[in-house]
Amino acid sequence: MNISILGIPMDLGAGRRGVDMGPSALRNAHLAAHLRRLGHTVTDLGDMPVPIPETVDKHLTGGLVFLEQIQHTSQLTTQRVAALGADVFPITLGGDHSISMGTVTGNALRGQPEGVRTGVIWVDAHSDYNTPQSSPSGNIHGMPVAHLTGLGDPVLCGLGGAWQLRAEDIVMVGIRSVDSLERELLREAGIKAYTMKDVDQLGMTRIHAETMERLSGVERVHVSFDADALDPSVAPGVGTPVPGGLTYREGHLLMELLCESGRVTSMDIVEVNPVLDTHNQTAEVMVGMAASLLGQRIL
Ligand code: 4U7
Ligand code: MN
Ligand code: MN
Ligand code: MN
Repeated sequence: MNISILGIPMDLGAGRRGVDMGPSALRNAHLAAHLRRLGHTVTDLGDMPVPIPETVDKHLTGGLVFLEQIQHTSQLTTQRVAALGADVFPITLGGDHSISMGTVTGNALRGQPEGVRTGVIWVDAHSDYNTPQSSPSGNIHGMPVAHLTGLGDPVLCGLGGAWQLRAEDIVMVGIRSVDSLERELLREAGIKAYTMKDVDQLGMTRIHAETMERLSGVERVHVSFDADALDPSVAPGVGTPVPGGLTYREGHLLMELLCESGRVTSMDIVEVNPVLDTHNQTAEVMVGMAASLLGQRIL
C-alpha cells in the first residue's frame, strides 16, 4: 500500500496544552519504519502549518474557543488531504481531535471533488458530538462528529461543500464519557455507539462484525483513533483520560479484524499528549495500533 503520513500539530481545540507535539512523538516511535517493515511504501509529507495559542487571541465566538483558527486549519487540511490520490492510504497525526473535521472530509473528497460515501469508525472514550450550544467547555475537540454531520458552526459544517457525513455511516467504539445534552443529540441523530458496557458484554469480535455489516453500503472507511479510547493504564499520555477503557488487546483486536476486512482506507491518530506521557509509551502504543491495522500479524 501507498501510505502518506501528514502531521497536524493542532492544540487549539483541546483544553490542555501539549497535543501539538503528538506528530513528533509518533514519528519518534518509528511510525514510518514500522509500516515499511510491513512492506508498505511510506511518504512523510511533514506537518501542516498550524498557529500556536501564544500568537493568537483566545476569542470565544458563539461558544467556540479559537473558532477562526480552527476553521482556517480545517479548510487547509481538507484541501491537502483531498489532493492525495484515491489510491493513497493517508495517516493523519494529531493534534487534538478537531483535526478530524478536515481529515474525514478530505478523505471523502480524495480523487472525487463531489465526495464519496464514507463510513467513520470513531474509536474514543468520548462521543465528540457536542454542538457550540451543548458543549460544557467550548473546546472544539469535543465537537467534530456533530460538525461532520451538519450540526454547529456553518463554516465547519461546510468543509466538504455538498458532501456530508451521514449519521448512519458512523460507528463509535469505546464510549464512556458523554455530556448530558450531547446524549440527547446522539439519540436524535441515531448514531450507533458501542459503549464500554457493550465492549464488555458483546466482545470486540461481535462489535467488529456488526460494524462491518452496518457500513456495508459505504465506499470508503475511515478510522479515527483517539488515544483516550484506550485505558489510561495503557495510554496515559492524553489530556482527557477516563477510567475503564479498552485494554491493549481489545485495541489491537479491533485493528486486526479491521485489517482482515480489507475495507479501511484512511486513519487518524489523535490526542497523543507527550507532556502528560511516560517515556513516550502512548505514542508507541498508538504506532502499534496503526501497524495492526496495516497488516502486522503475530504469525
Ligand atoms: B476528545 C468534553 F466536557 N465532552 O466537550 C467536552 F467532557 O477529542 C470532552 O474526545 C471532550 O478528547 C473530549 O469538552 C474530546 C467534556
Ligand atoms: Mn520501534
Ligand atoms: Mn476525541
Ligand atoms: Mn476522547
